[in-house]
Amino acid sequence: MSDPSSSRRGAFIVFEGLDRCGKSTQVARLVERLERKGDRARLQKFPDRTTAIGKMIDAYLQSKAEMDDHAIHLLFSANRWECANAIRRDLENGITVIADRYAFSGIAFSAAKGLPFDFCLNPDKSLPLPDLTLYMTLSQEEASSRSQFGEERYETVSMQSATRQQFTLVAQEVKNRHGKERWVEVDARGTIEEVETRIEGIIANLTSQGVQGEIGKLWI
Ligand code: Z5A
Ligand code: MG
Repeated sequence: MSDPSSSRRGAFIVFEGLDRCGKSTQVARLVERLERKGDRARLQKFPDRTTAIGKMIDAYLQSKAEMDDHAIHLLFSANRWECANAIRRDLENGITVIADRYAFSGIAFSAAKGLPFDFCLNPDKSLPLPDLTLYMTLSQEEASSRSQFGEERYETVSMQSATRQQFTLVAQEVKNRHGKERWVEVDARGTIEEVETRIEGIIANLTSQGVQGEIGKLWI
């Protein structure tokens, strides 16, 4: 009889949340922890600022370049599309892919600037669907007190507050279209170690056992 675990693929886990809530810190620690255990895992940051498109996004975020709101939105999406095949390939090869932001930031930040929600959602249709999104929650007061807040374009209290509201709509959309279990909130208060323990409790099964079944398509 064939081993059922052999048909399992890697899990696609996304970390989302407002600025300074600790996503990059937790994602880095998680990938390190998995690798120490001997699991195969890869970190995928969005925006990926290393590609040609990513460099344009980086210049925009640092206010070194100006761009129409629609154009920069499409570039963020194009930046995900240029990484999509590699994500699929890794998942199929049993590698856990951990993303630091994804299409949900894309919608929340652009819709917060006033672009129509549907326009923001459409370009990402049929990208790889995350098996789980962890939405890290932290009050604006706590986030603003963390280091480096305010250095980049969207790091103002008014923009963050509008984005927080849009994230609520994005969460609803994910739950409606893909099921409640795919979007889980994580309290980002407390020490780095305390947050890490909360995250570990939520994802342990996914990272150790992988996922049965095909990779889904976002918003389809
Ligand atoms: N954006 C978009 O508009 N459209 C898109 O499609 C995408 C993104 C994908 C840049 O993203 C911007 O791009 C972002 C959204 C927009 N704009 N904003 N605003 P980014 O991901 O490159 O942003 P970042 O520079 O990595 O910052 P961040 O993600 O906002 O921060 P974070 O990753 O959540 O936090 P952190 O770097 O892990 O931690 C921040 C600080 O807090 C750091 O000094 C840590 O040591 C400290 N920290 C972390 N955890 C804790 C705890 N538990 N206690 C105390 N201190 C802590
Ligand atoms: Mg980050």
